[in-house]
Amino acid sequence: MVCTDRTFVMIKPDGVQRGLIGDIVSRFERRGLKIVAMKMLVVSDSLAKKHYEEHAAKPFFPSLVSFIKSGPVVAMVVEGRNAVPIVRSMVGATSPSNSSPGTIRGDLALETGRNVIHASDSPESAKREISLYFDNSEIATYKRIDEQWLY
Ligand code: RTP
Ligand code: MG
Repeated sequence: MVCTDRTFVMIKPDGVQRGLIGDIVSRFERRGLKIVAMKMLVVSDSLAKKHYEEHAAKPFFPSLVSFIKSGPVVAMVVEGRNAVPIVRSMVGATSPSNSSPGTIRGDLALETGRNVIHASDSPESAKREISLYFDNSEIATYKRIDEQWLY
C-alpha cells in the first residue's frame, strides 16, 4: 500500500552554496522517498523566526536566523512510509561531530552552525513547517514507477 507520510526538508544556505543540492536530493530519491514539492527561495526574517520559533529563547537563535536568511535555500516536501524518522536518521545528529558517516551531516558537514540541512523532528512539526513554506496547490500527487516494489 502506498503511503503518504510527509516531512519537510530544507537544504540550508551552506548546502546550496557548496553545490550539494544534487547529492542531497539524490539520497532521498534512491532511498525510495518521493519529492512531492520543491522550490528555491531566500527565507525572510519573519519566516526564519516562525520556522525556528521553538528556539527563540536560546542563545544561538539570532545567529541561526541570520544564517538561514543568508542565501537561497531549497525547500522540499518528501513523502514515503515513516518519512519523518527515516529522513531524520538520514540527516544525522544536530552536531556533525556526533553524526555517523553515511548520514548527510556525517558525510558533508563539520559544524553545528553550518550543518547543511534541516528536517522536521515530528509529524506535527512536519505539518506546521510544510504549511509555512508551501500552499497545498504546490504539492504534487503522482505515482513513482518503482512504488510497487517499495511497498
Ligand atoms: P534542524 O532543526 O535545523 O533540522 O536541526 P536539528 O533539529 O538537528 O537541531 P535543533 O535543536 O532543532 O537546532 C536547530 C539548529 O540550530 C542550530 N543550533 N546551534 N548549540 C548551538 O550552537 C546550536 N544548537 C543548535 C543548528 O544549526 C541546528 O540545526
Ligand atoms: Mg530541529
